[in-house]
Amino acid sequence: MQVGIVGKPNSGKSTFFKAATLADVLIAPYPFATIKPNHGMAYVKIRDLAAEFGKISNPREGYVKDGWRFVPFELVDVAGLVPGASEGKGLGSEFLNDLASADAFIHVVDMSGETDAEGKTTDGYYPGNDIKFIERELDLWYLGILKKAWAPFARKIEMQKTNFAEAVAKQFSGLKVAMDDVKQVLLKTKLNPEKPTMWGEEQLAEFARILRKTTKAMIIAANKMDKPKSKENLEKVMKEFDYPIVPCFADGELSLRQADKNGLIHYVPGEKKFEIKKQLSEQQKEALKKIEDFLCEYGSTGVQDVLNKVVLDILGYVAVFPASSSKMTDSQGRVLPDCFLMPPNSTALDFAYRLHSDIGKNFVKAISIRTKQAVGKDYKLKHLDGIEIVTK
Ligand SMILES: Nc1nc2c(ncn2[C@@H]2O[C@H](COP(=O)(O)OP(=O)(O)OP(=O)(O)O)[C@@H](O)[C@H]2O)c(=O)[nH]1
Ligand SMILES: [Mg+2]
Repeated sequence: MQVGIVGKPNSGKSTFFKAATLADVLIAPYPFATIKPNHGMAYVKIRDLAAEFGKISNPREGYVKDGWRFVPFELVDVAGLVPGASEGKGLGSEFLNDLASADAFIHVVDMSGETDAEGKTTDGYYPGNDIKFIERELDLWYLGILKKAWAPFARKIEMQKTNFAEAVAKQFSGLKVAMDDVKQVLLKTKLNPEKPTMWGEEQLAEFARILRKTTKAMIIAANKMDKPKSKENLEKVMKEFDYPIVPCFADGELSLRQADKNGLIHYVPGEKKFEIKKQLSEQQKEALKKIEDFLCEYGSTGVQDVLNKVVLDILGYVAVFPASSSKMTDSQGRVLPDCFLMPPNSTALDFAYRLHSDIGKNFVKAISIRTKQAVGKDYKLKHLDGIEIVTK
């Protein structure tokens, strides 16, 4: 599973990315600081299942902190998009192909009104414009990909009378299009799937737009909420758009995570409080005071909240631990070393295959370690399940 970060230049995409991954990337107060994509591991924050059994887990990937387990997933940060990118403005939109296989997008919006559509310094800009033009550029990017293949593809469907949804899912699998996505799009439009060669420019554009919306769910990280005009802008944006929107202070989150890493403070991502552990300079104290005031008002910096929301709420993934119903450790004495993020509606059998194809093939039953009850292959996995697979 992969999540992409999109937005105009200078909105704080790389700051958000760095706060989430602590990868060493360039952050700069000018547009187009990022040119090549950054890939890194971000984490969803979940309760540590081991804690229910009076233990602390030993993750092979990710980490545990104060009873919370942080489970990794891939996050990608790319260059900024500007209006007209599809016609080559700014860095164009070719770089979006790095996000083709993303399951969802985090749109980082600069709420301060201090940067214009191109990321240049200005005053009184309305951030709602960014939401509209980013949607438009993403739609045009999808349209471009569809158009490249459309004419021969549509002819083939009609000649061979193949199922439209199946053919589209196959042809555009690079965009993570599933058959169900295509069916959903068709339900929302009046397009005729039996005569795709008859679709005009407008109809293909409509198809691209709704397909993009369906296959790339989006959450808005309303960033730079520490700036004076941000709150006023946020209120307007919340009224105008029905996206999930989370107020964020990415720069504050980055400072907290770095200070924690350097032992200056103790901070668990997403929490409202941190604890100072070392003597600080006046400058450090001042920076932390500003963040503390923000936490007091908003409850968190918003970054962890966005990561959790996108994976668990919007994409509907569940975190499931491979476990044993008799003991909490593996052969090397590690407590619950693994935890997998499984797509919505995954079953016990899907989980078995995720562990290993042999485990899937030889599946007999699954045991929920919490209830010690056996369940069948069709059991629908729940968030924070611990599951033992019994094989032949
Ligand atoms: N006040 C404030 N500044 C922020 C925040 N997040 C990022 N910034 C600043 O915004 C500027 C741009 O940050 P970047 O993370 O480089 O922005 P970007 O969107 O990756 O920019 P490009 O790569 O050029 O597209 C930097 O000066 C950051 O320090 C925030 O939450 N609050
Ligand atoms: Mg950047």
